[in-house]
Amino acid sequence: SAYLQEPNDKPSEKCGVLNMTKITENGKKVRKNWTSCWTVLQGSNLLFAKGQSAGSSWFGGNQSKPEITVDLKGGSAEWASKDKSSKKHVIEVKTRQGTELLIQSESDSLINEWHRALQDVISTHAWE
Ligand code: I3S
Repeated sequence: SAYLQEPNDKPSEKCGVLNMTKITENGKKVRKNWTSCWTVLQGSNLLFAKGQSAGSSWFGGNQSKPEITVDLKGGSAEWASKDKSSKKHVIEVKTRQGTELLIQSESDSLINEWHRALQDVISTHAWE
């Protein structure tokens, strides 16, 4: 698929494994379902492929398409308040389209890198 065959045309700014759950879809609250996802930040898009762990090959595997893609333009990515989750290191991502999701990692340094990367992307695309 186009996502995967042009690594040099569209380099990923960042990728890795994160835990993710949607909490709101099109403005409506949805039930949490924490899942380990291969996560890619590509331009202003944040892509998730579910069921992928660090050891499995997303690019070579049969799951060639991300399951969830959100556009960060006009959105936000802030540290989640305690009432959003009992987990540590949680970022709440909100999109202009009314999708809200939580991303989390057990690793403090890893989630800090993601927080910085998401903030960078959102400020870079702020006026689009
Ligand atoms: O915000 P909540 O409802 O306390 O979230 C927890 C639940 O979604 C729970 O699932 P069930 O209610 O379907 O059993 C999950 O297992 C928990 O992980 C959720 O809370 P955390 O605090 O882990 O985000």
